[in-house]
Amino acid sequence: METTVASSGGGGATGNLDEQIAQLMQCKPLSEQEVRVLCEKAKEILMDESNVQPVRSPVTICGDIHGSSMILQSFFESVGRHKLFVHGRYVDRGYYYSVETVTLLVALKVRYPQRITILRGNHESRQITQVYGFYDECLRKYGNANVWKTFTDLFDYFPLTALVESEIFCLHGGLSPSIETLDNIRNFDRVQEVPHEGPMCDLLWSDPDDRCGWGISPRGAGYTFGQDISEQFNHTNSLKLIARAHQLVMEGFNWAHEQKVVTIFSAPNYCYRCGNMASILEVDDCRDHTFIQFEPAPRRGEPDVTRRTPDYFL
Ligand SMILES: [Mn+2]
Repeated sequence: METTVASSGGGGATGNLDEQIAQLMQCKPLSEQEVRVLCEKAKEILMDESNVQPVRSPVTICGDIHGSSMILQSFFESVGRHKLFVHGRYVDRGYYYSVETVTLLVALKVRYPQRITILRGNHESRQITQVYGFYDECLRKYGNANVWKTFTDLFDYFPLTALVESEIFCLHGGLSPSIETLDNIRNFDRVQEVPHEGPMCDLLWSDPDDRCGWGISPRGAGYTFGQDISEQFNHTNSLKLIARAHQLVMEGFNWAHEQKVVTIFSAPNYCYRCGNMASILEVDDCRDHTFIQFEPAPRRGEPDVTRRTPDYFL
């Protein structure tokens, strides 16, 4: 299908950015030129952020979103009162809306740089997006691969981890046998394609496990890590919690390692057929945690959710 996006030409500064955000909220993609300009601005902001980006509460923490329409809506409405912070996995398997989702996220980052922290997920890579749909979606919507290249170049600048109030360590995947301290992570040169192995790869690919110690990951990248590993890492770095994404959990969130690790998954009804709930984690001024769950209510051909907590959308 040859549905290319017409160039809207021109383009001022911030007023135009608000118009672009409104357009993206209606799930209409920007032009190739607009995406290029937007990503240049985003790169300038992201290159000043740390590999362990500090975040203050109150904050809303999201996990995988996969081009979810619920997140498209809720992001915009939550930035007004909360800082928002998301965990990676913005593209692929959203089938139709990865381009709009990631463009909206980047636009919000440029518009509200202090209010949104975007972390890199294992799908924010050139190799993975060519297998799981984002590359094809860009080709379908733009008629060429330029927008895919622009975004995947930008992904290299996304921070790898974040640290909420010095006590909640957030990342997409999990721990690495090559990393003992947060300073180890701070010292990476992260601006590169996600490697096939090594500490940067592990942060984006690893999973917690019921078995102790390190294990070989069935994913073929990263490791599995046991409660002993999480406890040691949290103790060494004075952390209370590791909040991560990367795995489908039916309730939207799932505790592991005696509440030292939590998995957050924010795409309801994953792939439009899993029937899972989605959740987000709100950390308030007092650093208290509240999980907010969303139930899937799919309509034919269209992802949707019925929200459980109406005041989230205030
Ligand atoms: Mn993942």
